[in-house]
Amino acid sequence: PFLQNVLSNTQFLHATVDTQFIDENQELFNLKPTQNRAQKLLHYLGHTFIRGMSVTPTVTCQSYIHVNSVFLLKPSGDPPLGFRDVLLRDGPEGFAKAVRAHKGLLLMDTTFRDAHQSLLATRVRTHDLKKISPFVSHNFNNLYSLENWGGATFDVAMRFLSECPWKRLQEMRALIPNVPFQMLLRGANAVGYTNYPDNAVFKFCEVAKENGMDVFRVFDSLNYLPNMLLGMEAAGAAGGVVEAAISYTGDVSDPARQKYSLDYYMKLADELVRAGTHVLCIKDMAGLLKPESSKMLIGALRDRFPDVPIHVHTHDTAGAGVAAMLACAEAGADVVDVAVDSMAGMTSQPSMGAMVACAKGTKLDTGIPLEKVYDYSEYWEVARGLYAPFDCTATMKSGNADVYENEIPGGQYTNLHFQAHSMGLGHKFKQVKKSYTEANKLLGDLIKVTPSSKIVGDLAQFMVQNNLTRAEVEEQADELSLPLSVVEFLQGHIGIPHGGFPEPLRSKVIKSLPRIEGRPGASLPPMDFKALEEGLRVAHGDDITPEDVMSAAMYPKVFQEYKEFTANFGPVDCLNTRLFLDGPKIAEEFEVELERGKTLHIKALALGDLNKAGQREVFFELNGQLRSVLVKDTV
Ligand code: 3PY
Ligand code: ZN
Repeated sequence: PFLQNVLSNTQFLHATVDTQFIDENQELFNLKPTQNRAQKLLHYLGHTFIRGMSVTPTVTCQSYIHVNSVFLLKPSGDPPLGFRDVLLRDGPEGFAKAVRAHKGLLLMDTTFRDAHQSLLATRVRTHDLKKISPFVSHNFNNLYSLENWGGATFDVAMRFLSECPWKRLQEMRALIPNVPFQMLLRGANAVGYTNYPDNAVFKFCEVAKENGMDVFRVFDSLNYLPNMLLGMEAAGAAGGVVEAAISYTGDVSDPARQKYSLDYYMKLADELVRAGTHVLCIKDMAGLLKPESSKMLIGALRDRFPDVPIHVHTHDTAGAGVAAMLACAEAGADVVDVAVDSMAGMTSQPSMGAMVACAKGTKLDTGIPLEKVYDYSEYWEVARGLYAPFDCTATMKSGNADVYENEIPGGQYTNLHFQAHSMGLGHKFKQVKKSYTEANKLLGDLIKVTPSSKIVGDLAQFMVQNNLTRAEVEEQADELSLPLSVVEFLQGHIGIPHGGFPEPLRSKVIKSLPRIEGRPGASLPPMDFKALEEGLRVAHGDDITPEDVMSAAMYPKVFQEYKEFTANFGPVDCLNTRLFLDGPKIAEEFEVELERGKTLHIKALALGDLNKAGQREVFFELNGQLRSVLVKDTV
């Protein structure tokens, strides 16, 4: 690019230059961003060309499965009106009324968030979400919402996919104007794993709403009311639809499991409705609801709150998801969660196609045409193949009804299964699950969902590694070096569990360490966003946005690494997923659309020999011209 600038400089062309030419013509250094971007992209491709999988660690040993993309009719014209139009017109209260008044069963589609979080290690890229977005907007306009953000997607986008979670939200919003977007907010933990200062949670919701988020599902991993209320206030103050979610554990239909009884859930629901939630959600993160317990719980909630929309979330780990969700709908739930068929089942949500088919022609009819579900499913079946290196089905072949006993949430079940198998301890998975059950009892029988589920998982792994039983941990608690997450939990770092902390375990473990009384975030000093922004400008230059500030507020180190990555390689979200993950093949020709109207034609030519510095020259043809990049080959 510099040479091109020189060659097109009139002074240079008229040969009137002297030795000061370069010093006096600093504009020669104005390298066009596109050229710069193209060169950076070649650098990235050079890396993947040499090493493959250079940015995102693979989770399984499967390589991607390529099937020629299915042809989907590109919808034309404006999409039909949807519930988001109701929300924009009538606000959150009007939206809630319309949902409650709706005849038939409404669905939330989790394919864009929880389904791939549970099955594909959260690795689905914006590129593949965007491709199918117009189809969703045009064909699934009667969804209650599309869950497409929050949970683990926020940090994984930056950490493993090198993309900006905010840009993902903006781009999906532009393509889907009519279906409400839904995110999972971990209450006072926002989209992280620890408590943030209150002002960070408020600001996060505000920026999310500005970027197109509509419905905020707010939960707390201990159902600790003060944490939940904080998240609800933040979502409400931002102007979002507040969907307070009670995390479900135990079995309300089992008289032997009365710590989390029907009464417990009803009292919590009373508090959340009193606090003004627009929608009440039961979040069954492990998939423990059976038809009988569904009937009891949802039936009782429906009777108590005739005007409040009820939304139920579940996972299909045991395989009873469709049966349970139908029972919930029969008992009066307005909305249930499903994932498209090819992304459903096992630790993901129950199948959309199955639910639509089962409800068809009944008073629960969803109004969704099954043929459209088949097309949608076909798209995801092909797209899912690209993520085979992360697909839990590499080792997990089915769900398991033992989840009713161990109560491991969907996403965590997948992770633990994978961890056990990748360490060659697949045969010990059963023991890991048993230890999880024991660890849960040790900690007092907790609600288990991010981050409390991780605490139970950490303790379980500690018990397996050290070959300890529950009784031994209880006995030796004052001498054991328990995982930090367990110690901090017992100190009160994430809030107070229902029924209080387990004693004497707590006192034995934390001894004289400080105890946090009440809501942990209340004692944190507010975050100084101005100072944070200034620091980011110094580190990364002036183009820091309010969204960047929030990314750094949530995940300082991950954000810094993401910015360093883009400084070296530029944005890589323009690459298709196979190129992004696996790199090009020798002699492969492909096109990359940098931005609308700016397409690069690239051919991967050859790899040079390894030089003394451990680098290789990688040769490409870029828009017909030979280019090369020098890449460190560390293998
Ligand atoms: C998350 O917190 O990411 C969850 O999906 C919890 O269920
Ligand atoms: Zn879930």
